[in-house]
Amino acid sequence: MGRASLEQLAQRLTRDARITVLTGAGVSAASGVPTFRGAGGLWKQFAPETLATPQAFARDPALVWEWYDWRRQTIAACAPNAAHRVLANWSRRFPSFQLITQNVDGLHERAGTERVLRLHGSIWEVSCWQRCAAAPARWRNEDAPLQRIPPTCPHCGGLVRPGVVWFGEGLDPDVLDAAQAASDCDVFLTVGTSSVVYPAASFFEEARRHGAFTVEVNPEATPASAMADLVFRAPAEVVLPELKLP
Ligand code: BV8
Ligand code: ZN
Repeated sequence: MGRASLEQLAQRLTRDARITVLTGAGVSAASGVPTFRGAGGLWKQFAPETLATPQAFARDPALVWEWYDWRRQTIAACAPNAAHRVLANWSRRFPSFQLITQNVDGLHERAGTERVLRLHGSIWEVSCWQRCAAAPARWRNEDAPLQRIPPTCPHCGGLVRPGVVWFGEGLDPDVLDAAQAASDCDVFLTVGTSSVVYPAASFFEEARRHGAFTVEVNPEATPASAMADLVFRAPAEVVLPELKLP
């Protein structure tokens, strides 16, 4: 990997630098979490985009929960990797650091990262499908495997749904605002994402508009690659630990 490129980036990671990192499923690949669109990304005969939707859940909640139960059990057996650990260190070292993640696996939080902005929610949270008045907006459920499929709301006896943002659903406006604000930064790194899902992929473009120095870390090319000031065509768990900070 280019020593000069590592040097070039490391020099910009000064203590007072405003650093924002956007991560996707690729940052958890080394932990054993299947990516969405990678080789192991498909599940049974379905593509995620046809399962991670409110329509799919309304049509067959048991099937959708079978998929999430399988993912939860897989993730429960995984641990954060070196990429998560480096980013957790950065969240403590740089006062103006912000992590924005598309991942729902909770590995950034388990690595001790401070101030994680979760664009797509958490696979470890659920909410009442009927949005009953007695239930909180969302709550933790870490059962792996689930006690029953589909799980029911303890407050109204109806269905609960995974606490994630599905395709066709809006993101939390407060999270969107915070991610928008974090795109006004000095250095923006996009790590382990195919950059095809919106609005998550728009923050890279937003950072460029703000004049940020932009970096991509991904073994494969993405729609963001051509716009990045610096590209590390390598795995995140290899590149991030190699960065010797000033
Ligand atoms: C919304 C939660 C409107 C669920 C997820 C047509 C064109 C453009 C956009 C659209 C369109 N049609 C519809 C849309 C909008 C749609 C969208 O973007 N669709 C895409 C597919 C075209 N977006 C939405 O629907 C969003 N909502 O727009 O709402 C609205 C507004 C107001 C009110 C109402 C409605 C909601 C999007 C959120 C969907 N939910 N997940 C769950 O996880 O179960 S998205 C899902 O994809 C995951 O969250 C995942 O994180 C995300 C992105 O995938 P990646 O993280 O990038 O993972 P992927 O597998 O794709 O790539 C992995 C990468 O890692 C690869 O590049 C690989 O090379 C790399 N890699 C592998 N190993 C490593 C590595 N990199 C580094 N190191 C390694 N070791
Ligand atoms: Zn309920």
